[in-house]
Amino acid sequence: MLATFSNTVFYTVLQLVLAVLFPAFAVAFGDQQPLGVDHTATQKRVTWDEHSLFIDGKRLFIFSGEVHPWRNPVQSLHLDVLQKLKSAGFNAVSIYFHWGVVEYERGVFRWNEIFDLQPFLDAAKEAGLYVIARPGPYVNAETTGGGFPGWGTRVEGLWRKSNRNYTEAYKPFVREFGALIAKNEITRGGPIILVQVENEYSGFGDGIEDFQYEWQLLQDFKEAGITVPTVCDDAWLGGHFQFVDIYGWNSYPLGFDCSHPEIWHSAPPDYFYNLYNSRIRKHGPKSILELQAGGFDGWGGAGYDACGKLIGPEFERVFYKGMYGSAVKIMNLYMAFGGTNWGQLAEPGVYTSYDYGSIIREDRRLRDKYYELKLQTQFLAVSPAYLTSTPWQLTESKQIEILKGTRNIVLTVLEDTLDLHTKFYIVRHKYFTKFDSINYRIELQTSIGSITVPKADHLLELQARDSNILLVDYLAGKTHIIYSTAELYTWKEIDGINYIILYGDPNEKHEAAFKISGLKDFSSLNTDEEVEWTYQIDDAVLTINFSILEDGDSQSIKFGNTVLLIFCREVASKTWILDTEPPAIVKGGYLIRSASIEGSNLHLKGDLTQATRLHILAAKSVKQVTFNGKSVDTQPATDGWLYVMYTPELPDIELPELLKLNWKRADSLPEISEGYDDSKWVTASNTYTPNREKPAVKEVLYASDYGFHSGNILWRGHFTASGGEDEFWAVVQGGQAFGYSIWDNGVYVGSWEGDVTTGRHRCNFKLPKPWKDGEEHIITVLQDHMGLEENWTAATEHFKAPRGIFDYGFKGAKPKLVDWKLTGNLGGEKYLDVERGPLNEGGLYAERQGWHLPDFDDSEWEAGSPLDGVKKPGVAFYRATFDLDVPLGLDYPMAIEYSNSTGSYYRSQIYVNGYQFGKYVNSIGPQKSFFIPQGILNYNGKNTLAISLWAMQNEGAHLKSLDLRILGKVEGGVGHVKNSPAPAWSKRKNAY
Ligand code: IPT
Repeated sequence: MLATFSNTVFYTVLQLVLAVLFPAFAVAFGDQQPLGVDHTATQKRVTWDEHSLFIDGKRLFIFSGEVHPWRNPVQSLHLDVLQKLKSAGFNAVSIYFHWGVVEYERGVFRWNEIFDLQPFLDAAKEAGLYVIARPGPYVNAETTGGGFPGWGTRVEGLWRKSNRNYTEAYKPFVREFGALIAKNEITRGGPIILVQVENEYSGFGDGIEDFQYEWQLLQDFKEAGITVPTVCDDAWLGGHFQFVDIYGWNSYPLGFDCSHPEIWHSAPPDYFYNLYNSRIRKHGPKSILELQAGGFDGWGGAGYDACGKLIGPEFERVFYKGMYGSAVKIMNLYMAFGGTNWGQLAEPGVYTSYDYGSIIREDRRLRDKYYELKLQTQFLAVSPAYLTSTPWQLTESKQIEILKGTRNIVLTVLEDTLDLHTKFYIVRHKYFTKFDSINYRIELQTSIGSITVPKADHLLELQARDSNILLVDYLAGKTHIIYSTAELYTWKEIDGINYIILYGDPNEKHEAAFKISGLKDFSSLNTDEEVEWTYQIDDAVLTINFSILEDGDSQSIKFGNTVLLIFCREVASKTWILDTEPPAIVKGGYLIRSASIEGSNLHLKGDLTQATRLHILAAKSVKQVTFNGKSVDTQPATDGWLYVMYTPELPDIELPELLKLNWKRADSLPEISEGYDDSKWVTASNTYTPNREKPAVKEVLYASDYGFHSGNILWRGHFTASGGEDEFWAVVQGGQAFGYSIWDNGVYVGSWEGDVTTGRHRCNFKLPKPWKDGEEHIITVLQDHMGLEENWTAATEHFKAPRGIFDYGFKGAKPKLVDWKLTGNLGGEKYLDVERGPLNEGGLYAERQGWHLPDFDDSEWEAGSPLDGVKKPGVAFYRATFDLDVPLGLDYPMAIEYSNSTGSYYRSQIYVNGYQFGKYVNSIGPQKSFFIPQGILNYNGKNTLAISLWAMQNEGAHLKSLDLRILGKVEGGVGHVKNSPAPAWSKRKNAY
């Protein structure tokens, strides 16, 4: 140990010295990195070897899903999401942190209620999930600045490097967040087991992997108290950042074009075990820190249901099983629940919803793919042999030999190096983009010799877009499965009977063989249902041939103390495995969250969408079932199951018709009216910018240089005309899909309405009237800000890309500039609404005044609805209130929905109880339905709804419709939801 340690230190010092002296050398040195520090020296709870992680000495597969706490500002909803992950069989959740929202003002950390990470970590613990903490400092995540704070744009030098300006900038953050992680580590009773440092530290603007930065950052986190193992997530198997304890990487095999969800462009990860090349010197558990589980969707995109389809159940089957074939032991799915880019959390590439097409929708309902995944998580959870297995090195010709000449199937075989030599034969299509199914036979190496299966007179079938895991010498508890061509879902022992669930698709024919010692009590448990199986016994081997029934019926076969349950995929995927003592198995139901046994009662908690028959297999002592606390009629059946029928109560609730509300309206662009006083605005007087991208004019018109990093930005240029100015041109930048409108002394000049790709735009407008010598003119520019760019490539300055005006000028004559002024959100980095956070407000007059907040007195305002809209370009603001009364115990997610008014150019934002929960661009889309979570919407009382409407065309604009819609109804949910703080309006000092 001592030798290893001093070796490590020696190499590190050498490497750092070389890297500092000769940056180019650092790259070459990449192959020579020393291994990280041995953490078992500081803690013994989380350890690892070349196969897997151990927690408290027990090996386990880490099946994790990514969730971003900050994308859901309702603390009491986290538990719902986390319990849903737990019920899907996950044992961990991975979270990114967001530096930028917590330290919006440099040196000031604000963990106000909705930004506090502690409730999330507590909920993870309550749900029984471990946590992988991924604090950054850089996270990417399609969030503004990739998580970097806006003030960072003023910090000179390259970020994500050992440059001192940057390291000084991140240190307080690392201290704060590191301490939070340390406090919540498993070593101190918390749920955190792993910490990922940095994010995809893989691509470098200057071509240099900065080892000094890596090492320093790691030390800084450790100094903050972190002792659990550290991981990295290389963007590809490039061998970057190997100072961490466990090397990991990311994979997004189908990319991010959801517009053709049936087309698969790239191949399943091919056996990446082999891809571990000489660059990768860390031989810890195979770890994939981000595996595609959906896709982000951009402005004008295909919408998230398309992403959910592209990365759907078929993808999960083929690509995830490909990963298992690579012997992966730590796997995190990005995203498991995407959440919402509420406020201005988005980077310019994405819009308000960050649903991601995940297993759990943005509105927390479950997609079909949730259930498919459950089949895999449960299988891995009961297959310890997988944890110590490694793949065979199989040439293509050897694969063809094993597959008896079938050429279009790719085979990987994992073999457990211990005991039984359990094997997992994983088959998938060679031409996975096609839709054919393939019939085959396969030769399995079993403990009783090599057997070509099926022995029966039929072939196996690999369905289109599927992959199957065949088992050899697999111990399902006390039952020795010699082989099975049907996949295994789970096995559980209940009162001395070992239940094994095998599944397949309807009409498939399968074969399974078991070791038996003498034949006892061999029977079918299906009394009145159709059965389709036969068996034969030979030398203490029982071989069963069976078909998967078409209509969802199951078959059960009992031999000795084993009961084989044969389900179709649909039934298996809707079967819940509950960890009571002994375990309980519940067939049916939208979601079963948990179960407990009390005397002869089995208490189930879950969510149901309709009348549902549940079939329950539990301890014999269980005679009675309750569901969500209500006792239900429980019928025992002869085969040992209990039958329960439960009809959820899903009452209709009264929803307001939004357009019939008592709407009030006010103008939100007084800035263009004559005599408007902008003396309280910030004067854009800088002539120097720390930004490397220098403006073309001498004045710096970059919003972030003056502390404004999000939302609408307003510019007012004061000029004295020389006479003859007849055109104004400008180069404005706001990020993809941004737009802007310009006025000259209150007269509309024109707009750039925006499109999907343009982030910087040059306009050239005729002025309404040529200017006369000596006239005073104010050019007002209202621009959208779509978020700061990400900084995916380290050692670049992408996130500093300015928002504002690079260049402008006049034709005809050159006026004398008096000054430029600007405003964004009131207070800039010293933002006012600390409860709703720094990004929630932009620079619209309405926002600066707080008109979006509850209880603002709009009694003096005129009546007017967004349906009437405005008759000329400008910004109008609308307010209305409505009540909701949704009984406790129901989960009815709701959305506010626009309909597209074709050809009309306008932008509109939605504020619910002061929270900005939607940014709608009518001409670009695609999002029209904006989910508003319970807790932001007050489900039991008054709600304040505000809408901004920015018309970007001569004829003005209006909404075509606006509706509040219930997206789905379940009985269940997580009980009482505490509303997020929604402080009411109060007069804002110095508001302008
Ligand atoms: C990977 C990032 O690590 C993650 O933060 C997120 O941005 C994700 O992509 C896409 O949603 S980067 C990978 C696509 C190269």
